[in-house]
Amino acid sequence: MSIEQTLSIIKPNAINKNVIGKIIDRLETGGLQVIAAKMVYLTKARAEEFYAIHRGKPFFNGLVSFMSSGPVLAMALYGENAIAKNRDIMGATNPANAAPHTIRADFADSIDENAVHGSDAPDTAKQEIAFFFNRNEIFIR
Ligand code: IDP
Ligand code: MG
Repeated sequence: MSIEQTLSIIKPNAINKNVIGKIIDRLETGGLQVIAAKMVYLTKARAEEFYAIHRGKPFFNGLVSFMSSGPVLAMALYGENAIAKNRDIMGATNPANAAPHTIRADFADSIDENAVHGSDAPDTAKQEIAFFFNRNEIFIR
C-alpha cells in the first residue's frame, strides 16, 4: 500500500449532464480526497499535448475534438493506492465493459465519450498533475 496522487478529469459530456457532484461523490466515497480542482477549457493544442501518447491512433482526432468541445474539471486526487483506486471507481475504458456502478458504467455515452480520465501509473500521474496544477494549487491535508 502506498499513498499516491493521481489526476482525474471530468470530461465535457459529464459536465454537460450536470453530474460533477455525483462523480466527485463516487470518488470521495471510494476513499479519495480532492486536493486540487479547476474547471478549464482545453484548446485543441492543449488537448493534443495532454493526449500526445495517443497521437497517430485512429481515435486521436476525435478524442482531441471531444476534449476541447467544452470545459473539463481537472482534479488531483490523494489517497492509498489512489491511481488504481481511481481506475477501479472509473471502470473500463469502454463503458460496455465497465463493471456495474462504476462512473463509466453510469455516466459514459460511449468509448469515445467516457465521462472521466484517470492517470494509469505513478509517472503519468505526476506529469498529468503538473500539466494542470502548480504546486501552490495543491492542498494536501
Ligand atoms: P483510459 O482513458 O481508460 O486510460 P486510454 O487507452 O488511455 O484509456 O485512451 C484514452 C482515451 O481515448 C479513452 O478514455 C477513450 O476516450 C479514448 N479511446 C481509447 N481507445 C479508444 C477506441 O478504441 N475508440 C475510441 N476512443 C478510444
Ligand atoms: Mg489512459
